[in-house]
Amino acid sequence: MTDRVDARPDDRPRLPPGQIITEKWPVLHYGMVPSVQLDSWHFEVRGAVEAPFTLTWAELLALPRRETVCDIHCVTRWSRYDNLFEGIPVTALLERARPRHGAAFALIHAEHGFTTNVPLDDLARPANLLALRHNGRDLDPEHGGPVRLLIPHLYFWKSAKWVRGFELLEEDYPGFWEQNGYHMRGEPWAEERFGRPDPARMRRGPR
Ligand SMILES: Nc1nc2c(c(=O)[nH]1)N[C@H]1C(S)=C(S)[C@@H](COP(=O)(O)O)O[C@H]1N2
Ligand SMILES: [Mo]
Repeated sequence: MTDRVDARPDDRPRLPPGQIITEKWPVLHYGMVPSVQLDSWHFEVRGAVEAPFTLTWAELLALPRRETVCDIHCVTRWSRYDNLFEGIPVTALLERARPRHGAAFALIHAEHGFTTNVPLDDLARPANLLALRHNGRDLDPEHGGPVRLLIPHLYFWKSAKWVRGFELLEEDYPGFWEQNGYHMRGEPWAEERFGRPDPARMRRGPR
């Protein structure tokens, strides 16, 4: 039997407030689509963990997979229903790294220095994937291929395309869009669209 998680909500309205359904899948990101070099590619889990590790592309592909069925919600107000993603469950990576006691947040790192921050509780959900495929096909580069993060219960900017690592932190630290005014958590049903990161914390850097 396929390991499959259905992350479509059954305890709340399906469409979060202020969203509009689209049938197409828009492409949205800052900067250029990177050309990802798979022979030198690695994924790194580090920071506030007992057992930091890195994975090569071949090692990532060898890990057990999961399918997640979900809706996705962009903060620019489009939502897309019934997506089937396939990838590596994030929980497996976190279990291997063993977050330290004080670890409560993660800074997600992607190609070109893109970052986004999430509470560890939100990163450790069973539906979350390092996603390799969408609706039965390898992810297109413009949608984050070869591998992107998927966190379907938060606004889609937290689902970093071309993801390269997790840095676990004891204190929250704003990522790229968060430094530009977006919310530190980004929960669509609470309409956590915009926030106000603490400037002193930004000067100090992640810890
Ligand atoms: N690396 C990276 N990932 C990113 C972004 C980005 O600018 N860079 N933008 C985010 C935003 S705002 C959204 S809505 C989704 C869009 O994913 P899509 O283009 O596959 O729809 O990617 C997210 N992941
Ligand atoms: Mo977005």
